[in-house]
Amino acid sequence: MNHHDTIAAIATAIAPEQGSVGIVRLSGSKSEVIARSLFHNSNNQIWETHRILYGYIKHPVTKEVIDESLMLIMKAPRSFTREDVIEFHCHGGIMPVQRVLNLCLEQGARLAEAGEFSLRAFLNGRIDLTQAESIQELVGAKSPQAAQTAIASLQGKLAHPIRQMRAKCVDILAEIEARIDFDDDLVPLNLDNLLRDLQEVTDQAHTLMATADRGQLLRSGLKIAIAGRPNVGKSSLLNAWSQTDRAIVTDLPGTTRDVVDSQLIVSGIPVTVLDTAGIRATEDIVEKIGVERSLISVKSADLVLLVIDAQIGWTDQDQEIYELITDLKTDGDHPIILVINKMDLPTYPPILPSVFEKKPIVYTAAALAQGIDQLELAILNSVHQGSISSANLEVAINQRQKASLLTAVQALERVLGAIALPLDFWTIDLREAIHALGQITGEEITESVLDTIFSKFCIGK
Ligand SMILES: Nc1nc2c(ncn2[C@@H]2O[C@H](COP(=O)(O)OP(=O)(O)OP(=O)(O)O)[C@@H](O)[C@H]2O)c(=O)[nH]1
Ligand SMILES: [Mg+2]
Repeated sequence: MNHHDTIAAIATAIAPEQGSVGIVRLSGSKSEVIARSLFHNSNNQIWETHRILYGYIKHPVTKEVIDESLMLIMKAPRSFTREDVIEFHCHGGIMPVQRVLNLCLEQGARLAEAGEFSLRAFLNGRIDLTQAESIQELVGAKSPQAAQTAIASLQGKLAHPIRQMRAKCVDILAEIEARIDFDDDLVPLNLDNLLRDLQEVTDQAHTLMATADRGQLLRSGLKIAIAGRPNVGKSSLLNAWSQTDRAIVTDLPGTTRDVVDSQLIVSGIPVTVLDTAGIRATEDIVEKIGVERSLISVKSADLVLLVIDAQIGWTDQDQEIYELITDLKTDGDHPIILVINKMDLPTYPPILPSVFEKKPIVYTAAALAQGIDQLELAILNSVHQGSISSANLEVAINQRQKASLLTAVQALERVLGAIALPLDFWTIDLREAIHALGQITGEEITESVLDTIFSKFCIGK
């Protein structure tokens, strides 16, 4: 990819008749020349950096007015990409921005690739890689908390400790290498200090790694399937939880046929809840397909709520469904929460199989919207599994960062374990740790890794 030409893209989401403003952005040395060929400001406004001009975008040949717009000029290096940047704030909607973009392309800009503005900001040293990644995370955030952690790393709150850790490792490496080269001229290594520093970096890495689970939850959210026999109150539960009438509820078993989904936020975690058709053997062809879809939902879910009817208790069918679910979830990684519904009716304590002694159980009366808080608590408990306390940090690392941190931690632990060996042995692992930490912030990164990271961005970012 050429990183020196002038690129252009639509920087805002556009849908027919939906936005009031749409932005076309140019970055590169030709930005201003292109803008001058298109933009005609009224009266005597001066073309100056960090100014907003008002005027019209006209076709350079026909002089036909394409849009009325504001234009922002941000000359290098005081811009997002550190290149000359021009933004046209056009009328929203597909037509104005598309036509303005086309004119920019006709005047010599190239259509930007996904993430290319951020990539340039990174390549030109305006932001580090964690900050670039956080931009994408901020744009895709599905809950306020997800947005908050993205903002934290955009502010450098992840890059900062990583850079410090790396600098410390570099210092230690320098000390050691000096000893290897000029052993006789230097005071002996202070092993205690060195070990303490290494341990400190390792501990810090562990603390950051513990934020990965929360990061994963905040970014990708959770998919939760509600499953169980017909008529136990699955759809009522979805409705009570989402405070809508999303799913049809009747007293007829087999009401739900298609999977009904609803988007919720539980403690900052974006949650997709799937209400499914009651599982039973049936001859009804539509219901049969519904049951198949239930099982597909169960299989794809991170967590299953198995709903039973408190009045009826644990039945053979419930047992069969339970076994079906556990069979689908062979990796054992997917928790099941037992929901005993219709607790408002006269009930006996159900006699449950012994596996449920160790599983979370929640009592609800979905029709009365009771027990939802307890349900959310049980969900949070089963997904966090104790990791939430270590996640008091503002930032939450992503999977790529976690993989690099893990490499760093493993290398550091090898260094700590090699303390009795000659110094040469230490440097190999220390270098690996430094390299891995450098990959997180982008200080050491290959082009192909960069390409994969930025290609996940949206166009115009
Ligand atoms: N008393 C009482 N009735 C409930 C409760 N929850 C659901 N019901 C009733 O149980 C019946 C079945 O509810 P649904 O929510 O449609 O049950 P479902 O599990 O979705 O059923 P299918 O879609 O057929 O699998 C309806 O008449 C509900 O009003 C509850 O907590 N208490
Ligand atoms: Mg239903």
